[in-house]
Amino acid sequence: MTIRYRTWLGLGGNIGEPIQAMAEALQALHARDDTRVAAVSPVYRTPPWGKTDQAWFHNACAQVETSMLPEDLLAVCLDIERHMKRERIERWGPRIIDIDVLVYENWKPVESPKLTLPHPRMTERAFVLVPLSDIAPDLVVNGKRVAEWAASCDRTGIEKAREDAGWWLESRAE
Ligand code: PH2
Ligand code: MG
Ligand code: MG
Repeated sequence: MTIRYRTWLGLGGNIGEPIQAMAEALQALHARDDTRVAAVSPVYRTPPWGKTDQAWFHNACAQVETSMLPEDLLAVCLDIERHMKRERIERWGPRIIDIDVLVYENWKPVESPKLTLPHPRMTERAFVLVPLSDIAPDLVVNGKRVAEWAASCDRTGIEKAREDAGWWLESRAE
């Protein structure tokens, strides 16, 4: 495999067992020949953003190395979501798993019908910035380091739920 691109994903969920679901999604990506999960943030418990009358989320971010182009990686992430039986009912509503492509390193901005990079709302969302700044503080997004974006966002209520580096490698206890 020739790994060509460094990219960051945001993961989250608020139905069922979100930590387990995020672990499963990351394992599915890591199992692919063309993709490797290189770093994973702690898991945070976060208040719902955008649509506030729903359960709290768990969120994490991952650094992923891949030979896939952005739209192909997005398609794979959506496939994993579908495979995990995610249903799309309402925008910003409850979900068992959400995998968002946030940014590709050294990549021109993407504006296609399917995908916008950097993710258009990532710099407003503490549930993305807090975990992302753990693994990519110096990454520059829209002209500013992630650590700076994270320092100026409203992180009210956000707390660590899992800090051990291997949380995403656990398999489901049947
Ligand atoms: N995802 C959303 C909408 N709101 N809030 C939190 N805390 N975490 C999320 O992952 C999230 C959200 C749409 O993708
Ligand atoms: Mg999302
Ligand atoms: Mg999504």
